Amino acid sequence: MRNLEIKKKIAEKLKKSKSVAITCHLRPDGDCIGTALALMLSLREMGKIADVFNVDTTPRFLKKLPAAGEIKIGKIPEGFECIVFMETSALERSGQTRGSSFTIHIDHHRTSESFADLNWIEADRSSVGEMIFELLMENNFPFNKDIATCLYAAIFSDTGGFRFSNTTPRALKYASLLVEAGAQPNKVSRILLENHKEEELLLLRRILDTLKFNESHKIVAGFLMRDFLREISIDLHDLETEFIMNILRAVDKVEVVLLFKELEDGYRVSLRSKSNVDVGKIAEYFGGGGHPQAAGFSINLSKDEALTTVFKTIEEMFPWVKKQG
Ligand SMILES: [Mn+2]
Repeated sequence: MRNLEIKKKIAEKLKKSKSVAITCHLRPDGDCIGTALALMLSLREMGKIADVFNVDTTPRFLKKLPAAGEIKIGKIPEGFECIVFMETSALERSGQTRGSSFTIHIDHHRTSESFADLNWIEADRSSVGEMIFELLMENNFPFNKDIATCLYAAIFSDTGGFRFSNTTPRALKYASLLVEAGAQPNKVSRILLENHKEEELLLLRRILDTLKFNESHKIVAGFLMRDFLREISIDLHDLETEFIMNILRAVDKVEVVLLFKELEDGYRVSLRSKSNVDVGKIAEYFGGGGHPQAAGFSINLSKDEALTTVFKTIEEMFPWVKKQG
């Protein structure tokens, strides 16, 4: 089935369903939360029972999006006619079970699996925000200012505030239409970018002291150790570290940014790329996933071993990163 047909079928199915549950991937981000909320609000306007159920809690900064307080944490109860999996890649990445409901999977990850009854997967999309905007517009779903705000936040989030290479003409065009529909760019950037705690600045100072560069200085790695969190009395789950990665990527020479977050066993590594180093491929190599510009994986090695292994792997997969200048 072609994407156009799938999109139509999804719209028809949603219109026919009396109750729809929506779920995001584990460690949900701005794209899936914004999009899930937008779809929920539009379905509710149609008089349907619609709810978002996530296994993981909503990141602090996303709680200020319209209706974010209504996200339910936990498993989807039985009885929903239809479940929408929002960019979960695979069923396991939702933390949910499918039960007997009709299932829809909407995603823009290239490693996405077609595990649902209807799978709409387009890897060249900036965000699922973009896809749901199209779905709502093309099928005359209800639309309002809050829905526009959530979708604008979704696209903004996945394009790094319209800076990453996935900032396509289409992403910008849709963003512009969403602003026309009532989304306020200054309010959304305030929610997504200017919503930090002072403790996070103190943490930034600690992380800056840990920086390690590879020989060419094109890769930079920072370490967020559990000690730091204890010292500063901040919880890892309550932490937004994207701004730290943005500061590291602001260095001219840097092409790849790595942030190693210490876990009980090993590290969770977040990767960001400024150019043609496809960090999604690196994350996939280590059993994780993501996009060419933003990805993540877990590694169960000591600090030094983890750093050496990851630097070496990036330099082997993308030899130009090793070269000086
Ligand atoms: Mn996304």
